[in-house]
Amino acid sequence: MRIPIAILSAAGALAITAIGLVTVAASTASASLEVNQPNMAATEIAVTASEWAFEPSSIVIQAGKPVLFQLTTGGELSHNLTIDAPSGEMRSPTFRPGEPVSWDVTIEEPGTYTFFCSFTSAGGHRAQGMEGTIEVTAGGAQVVSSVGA
Ligand SMILES: [Cu+2]
Repeated sequence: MRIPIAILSAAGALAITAIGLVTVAASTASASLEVNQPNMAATEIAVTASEWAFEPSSIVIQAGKPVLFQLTTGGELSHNLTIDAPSGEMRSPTFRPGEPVSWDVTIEEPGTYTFFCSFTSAGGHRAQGMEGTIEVTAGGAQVVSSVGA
């Protein structure tokens, strides 16, 4: 009688150990998923353009991470969002009153860049004040700050 009980106990201990290992493996997997998520999902940033400003006019994003700009105009005119990026100007599609635009952008080089509206009516939208800065930060696990979304 004793021998089978001893075997049962040993088997029970083994099962508990095995469950412990499975739990550890599972939590390790979910931890690395959380770390990887910011790399896979685009960060959405809502920007509203009006005459004559962008809101927000200061944006912080991460280098190499996709950003999905949700662009709307709160004014009467059509606008765009043009980033003076190191690789050249990056320009969104024109967004018109009542016709918001989604614009996917990834900037690889860290730095602080100017963005503006390139439309030239009314003396130039940029000259009227439609200008802001986009700071592209290196590394890190999360977007440092963004207004809107
Ligand atoms: Cu404009």
